[in-house]
Amino acid sequence: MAQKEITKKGKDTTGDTKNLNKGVQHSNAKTENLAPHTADSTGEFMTTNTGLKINDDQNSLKAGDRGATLLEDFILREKITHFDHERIPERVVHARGSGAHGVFKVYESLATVTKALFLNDTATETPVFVRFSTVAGSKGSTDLARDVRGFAVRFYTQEGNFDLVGNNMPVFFIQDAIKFPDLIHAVKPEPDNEIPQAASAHDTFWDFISLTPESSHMIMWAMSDRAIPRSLRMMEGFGVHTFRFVNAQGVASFVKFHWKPLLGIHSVAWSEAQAISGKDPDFHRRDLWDAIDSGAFPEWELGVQIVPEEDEFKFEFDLLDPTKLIPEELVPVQRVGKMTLNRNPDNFFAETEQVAFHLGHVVPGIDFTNDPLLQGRLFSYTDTQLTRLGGPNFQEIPINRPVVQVHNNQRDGHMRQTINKGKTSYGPNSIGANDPRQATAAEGGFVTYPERISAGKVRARSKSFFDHFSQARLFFNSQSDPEKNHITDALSFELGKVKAVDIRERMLALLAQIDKGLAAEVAYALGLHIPENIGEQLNQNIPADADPAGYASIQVESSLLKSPALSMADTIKDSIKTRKVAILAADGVDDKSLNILKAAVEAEGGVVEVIAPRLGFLTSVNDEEINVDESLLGAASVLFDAVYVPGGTNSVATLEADADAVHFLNEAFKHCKPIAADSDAMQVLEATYFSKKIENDEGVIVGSDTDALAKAFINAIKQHRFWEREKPRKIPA
Ligand code: HDD
Repeated sequence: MAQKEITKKGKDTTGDTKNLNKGVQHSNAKTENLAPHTADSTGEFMTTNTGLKINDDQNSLKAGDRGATLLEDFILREKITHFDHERIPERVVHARGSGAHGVFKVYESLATVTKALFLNDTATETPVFVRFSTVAGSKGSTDLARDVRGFAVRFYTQEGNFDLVGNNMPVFFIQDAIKFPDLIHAVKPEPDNEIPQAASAHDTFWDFISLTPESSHMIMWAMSDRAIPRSLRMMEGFGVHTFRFVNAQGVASFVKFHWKPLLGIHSVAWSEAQAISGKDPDFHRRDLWDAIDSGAFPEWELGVQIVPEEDEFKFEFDLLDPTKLIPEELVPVQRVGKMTLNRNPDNFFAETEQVAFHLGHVVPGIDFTNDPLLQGRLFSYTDTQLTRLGGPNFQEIPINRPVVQVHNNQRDGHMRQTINKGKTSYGPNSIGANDPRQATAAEGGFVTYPERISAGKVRARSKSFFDHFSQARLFFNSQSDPEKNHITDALSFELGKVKAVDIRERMLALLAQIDKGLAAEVAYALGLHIPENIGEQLNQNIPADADPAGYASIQVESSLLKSPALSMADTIKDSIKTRKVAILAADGVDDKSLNILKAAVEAEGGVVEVIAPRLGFLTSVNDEEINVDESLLGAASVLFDAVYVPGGTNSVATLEADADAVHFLNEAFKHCKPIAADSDAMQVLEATYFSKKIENDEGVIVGSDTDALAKAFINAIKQHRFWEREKPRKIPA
């Protein structure tokens, strides 16, 4: 698909594109498909919904200027009626989300494993729409909740829509879809008092988890730093289930999908996440929007792990079990293409809210497996849209329409948009020449993979799903020490909020099945002991219907002791693109050192903001005017990745005496962020509690040669955080 470049003013080279946000934009099949449905009121008259020009939209029609209001006022009634019906039910899960448009391109043809055209043709740029989300919170909840993040990608392919509806964690809490309503009821606010919002730290969630040993692996992920990402642009995505690829010869293989962010995988600290939730609850949404708006387009590589069909039983775990991942050390992730998000939505409701994903939206060459979680999901997604979007025609909403034509015999229903011509809406028919006709596989028709199944009907779980702890342990063992500490702290925090002691104890017994050291540390924090006879305890405490096989204590050892790919510490740290750097300054600041450092950070793609005691302009030591981006009152260190203090006698003296400036630095230090200061600004650092530690502290850089300082600072920002600082474990702020 040829690309038209659209300039900052939102006009393309033909000059007619309206309604595009700032930044360089690209037109593609989906933007063209959306164009007839977009409206731009610039320079237009106001009308009613029937197109009648309105003369007065500010005063209702009255009998005399002091009323009463007349029922005749159709303009008033239309306006109020529409307003009264503006809200639709929020998603029952993943209610809070942020969306973006983009494109995907495959690097090399994957025709040997799949016939999906968008994965075969390296020349095709496939439009995508992505929605990231948190799971538990309501639509208006904070972005920084400790939670799994949804990572749903729609590919508008030439063979129809393909939705990859994944998460930022590669496994799930449960093995069978029939348990999903229980899981969600447990994590949502408690039903009597609707507390707490967007948090798993409460009794019902941990009650369920403590009785559901299959959740152990996912709990390790959910309590890790993956659950508090620095940015939606800096997290991995996973299709979770094992899917099936089928090539043109009909040969199938198993596939796991991955998204690898080119900015690396980074998180924030938990105390930071809590502060961000107060300072800027839209932190992730704003970050995604701003990055795209400024032209710093987020990118991910699509990864696939392919397992030939004959290797299905080669692993220590079952490929159909969604609580297991395939370690990358066993099956490498091949990076096969790139997704770039390059356009913000024009309208949140029309696009991000009304998009209806479904992992049943597939194209020829991609098929399902019998993973019982996947199978249940195939039912749920369309079903939920009927309530959420109000009827069976939600596929006609512009954001949901494929870029190819839709023809079938489905008709009518609420809000039908398509005007189907002709007499026939059935098949076979002779009146309409039997159109629309079915397509053979050669014509692109979807043919389900003819997997052989021969079995009795049972309500059961396969024994191959009974190992719940080996991969939980593998994950924990693969983490760096700071990451392990964060898991311990997260569990201590969450279980500390649980009121029922028996739930806490049951969790300790479960944790002891994963790692005794971890269980002991959490037990210490909770002031409890790990129950003795752990296995028996588990089997006793877990009701038979929660654990029909009595498998809560089954222990299997993974032959792989560590998987380095599971630790964020081992992922790329080579860029400072879009990282936010705060420069603390006041009147009398040394503009030279400020400007040199600012230019160096910006040259590497970083974003710099000058923060001063008040808004407006600063006057530098050389009488230069410096624009202030934020005042110390409005800014907070938790909204930045790093901080720099330039020299200048008066500026330094002002900041040293400003409690907010000193707190800014203390908090940045607590959250293990890079801090740089000109040697002349030492006084400010001396006012902080960490000044004594500066000499040995990695990530705190002081110097008088600003060029050299900037270089060292940039290298430190690439590292993101200096978690080793937490060694004493308690840093005040
Ligand atoms: Fe789900 C939404 C991801 C299991 C039922 N799910 C939803 C979204 C994502 C996921 C990213 C938001 C899509 C959007 O942005 O609109 N869900 C997952 C993953 C799962 C998973 C990765 C496990 C591997 N989900 C799952 C199960 C069920 C559902 C087992 C039900 C049996 N999910 C839904 C839903 C939602 C949904 C109720 C709510 C809103 C929607 O579908 O459109 O149908």
